Amino acid sequence: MNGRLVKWEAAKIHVLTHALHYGSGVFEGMRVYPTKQGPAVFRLDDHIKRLFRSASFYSMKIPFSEQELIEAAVEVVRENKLDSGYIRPIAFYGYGVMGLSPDGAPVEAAIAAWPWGSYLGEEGLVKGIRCKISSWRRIDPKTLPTQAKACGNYLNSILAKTEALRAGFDEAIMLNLKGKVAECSGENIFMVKKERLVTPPADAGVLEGITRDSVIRIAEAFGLKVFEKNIKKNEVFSADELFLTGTAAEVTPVREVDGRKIGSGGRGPITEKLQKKYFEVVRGEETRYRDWLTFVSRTQ
Ligand code: PPE
Repeated sequence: MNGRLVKWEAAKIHVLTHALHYGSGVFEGMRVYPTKQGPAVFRLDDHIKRLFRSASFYSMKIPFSEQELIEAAVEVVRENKLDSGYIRPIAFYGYGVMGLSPDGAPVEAAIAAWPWGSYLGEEGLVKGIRCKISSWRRIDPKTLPTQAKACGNYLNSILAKTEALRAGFDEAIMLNLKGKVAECSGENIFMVKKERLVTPPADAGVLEGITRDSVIRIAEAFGLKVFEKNIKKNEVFSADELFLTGTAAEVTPVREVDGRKIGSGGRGPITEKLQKKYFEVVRGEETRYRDWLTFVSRTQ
């Protein structure tokens, strides 16, 4: 936290922290997985790069370099003796001034890590989850930069997620203001149709997920064609397969949307193939993607 290792209980901030009031923070979510060479963080450099890009939308100068945050993330994993888990870097306008302009507020940065199992349930990874088309539309890129992984954006996600959970679903699919499919509360979405993958483009107002990118590259290596194109709501129902991607959610199949079965109503064969490969890649079992792993050596 701000350059020092602090005990979990001591990682505290003031109640007048700018970001607490106005959502003026940016964050990342990364996973560390066990590999034969010890724990490894998946696509650490890419996540830290995105953190800095997110910060730049809000003129936020993170008081550390990318390299320092990369090293700090590794150190936090090592100190916590984590073999697998989730890592949450966050940078935010801190305590100093009130009022909307953050000028004069210090920029604080912290990285936390903890064990975190499958985000949408172990069973969901195998059998698929049930989604609801949200009554909440995804934030529009003209309203908030959706490319930035900013704290405030997640109020929109919270509304969609809680609505879905209260209605008995596992996750929400959000349409954008044009009525096209955007993304879920914390995942990107893919559709399989006639053995091709389709996912909404960045300008549909989606976060360009790092898992989305990994899956696109894995799919293309399998010879699958991937299209970034707008998806109409009704196309979702006639998809052969549907799945979600995200650091937390990994590759999660969707078996049902608004009570309607997708494909055969379980994990589809292409989803399964991509999911299996994704887990091999993150666990270092696939040499081709070794560059995506940052190993956390135990000895240092
Ligand atoms: N869209 C949104 C809105 C989103 O929050 C995420 C990540 C993604 C897409 C996928 O991005 P990526 O992780 O780079 O593939 N959501 C994070 C937050 C989860 C949370 O509950 O907190 C995550 O998966 O870590």
